[in-house]
Amino acid sequence: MSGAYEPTAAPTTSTTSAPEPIGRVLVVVPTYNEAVNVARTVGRVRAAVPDADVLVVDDNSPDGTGKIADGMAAEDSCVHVLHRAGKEGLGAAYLAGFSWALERDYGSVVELDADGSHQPEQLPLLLERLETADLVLGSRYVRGGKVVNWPRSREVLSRGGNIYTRLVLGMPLQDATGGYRAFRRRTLEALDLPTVDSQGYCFQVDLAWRAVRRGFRVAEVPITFVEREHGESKMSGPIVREALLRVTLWGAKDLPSRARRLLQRPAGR
Ligand SMILES: Nc1nc2c(ncn2[C@@H]2O[C@H](COP(=O)(O)OP(=O)(O)OP(=O)(O)O)[C@@H](O)[C@H]2O)c(=O)[nH]1
Ligand SMILES: [Mg+2]
Repeated sequence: MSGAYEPTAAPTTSTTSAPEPIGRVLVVVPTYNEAVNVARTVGRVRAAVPDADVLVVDDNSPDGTGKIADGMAAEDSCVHVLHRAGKEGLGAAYLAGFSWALERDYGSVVELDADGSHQPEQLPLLLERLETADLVLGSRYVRGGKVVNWPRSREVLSRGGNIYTRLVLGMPLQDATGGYRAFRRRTLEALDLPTVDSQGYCFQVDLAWRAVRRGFRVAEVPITFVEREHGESKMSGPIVREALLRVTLWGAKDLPSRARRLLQRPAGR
């Protein structure tokens, strides 16, 4: 999170309020070499939430993912494709997708991986929860959440990363690194997206932390995360190291205001 800002409110995850319409929904699906997965994922999204539009954001995948997506867009006016010149990472692809959405009249925007890890059939649950929240995280680590087919080492890394993030940032979320989430338009508009330059897991933590610190209602709903069956993961050592370093720096920078918030808290809370 490179942009300096002061928190406008103490962190909160409270979400009790009257339901509010979420408007037209855009599901953003970033792709890099997902030729074996993209058609199935987009088809599942269209079947699970027929009223939602889909935007595939492809970074000129050498395996022809972009062409496959173009074929789907030609057949279905609710499917759109944003072609980018080359691979710039997941965060940059999402930011481009968010800008595309905000230039149009979408009321909500969803992040969903193309690799089959995020189940489109669970999207109605996220969207229903968004009616009384500003950001909904699909969570592997709340009651009812599951991880399927992950090697033990990946689960340890992911759980450990979330515990570390919670401790260092003081953020009351169980799964801040997950990439299956739904934003209200006004939430995205308030997150100062041009100053986001983090990638991978760090990108997800960055956006969640920005939302929490601005006092938005962030809710978590259980999801079943399934390890990809086809294609290659783009997860890498540098992505993990980036997340660790940045989260530590943000935590250190936030310490004075965290201490202030703690001191200002009325006794007994
Ligand atoms: N447009 C674009 N999409 C990307 C890029 N890197 C990853 N993606 C997509 O982002 C989604 C998540 O990437 P994955 O490779 O599955 O990474 P991950 O989910 O963090 O790691 P795994 O858990 O190992 O699958 C997939 O749909 C990828 O195709 C990129 O540089 N550009
Ligand atoms: Mg994946």
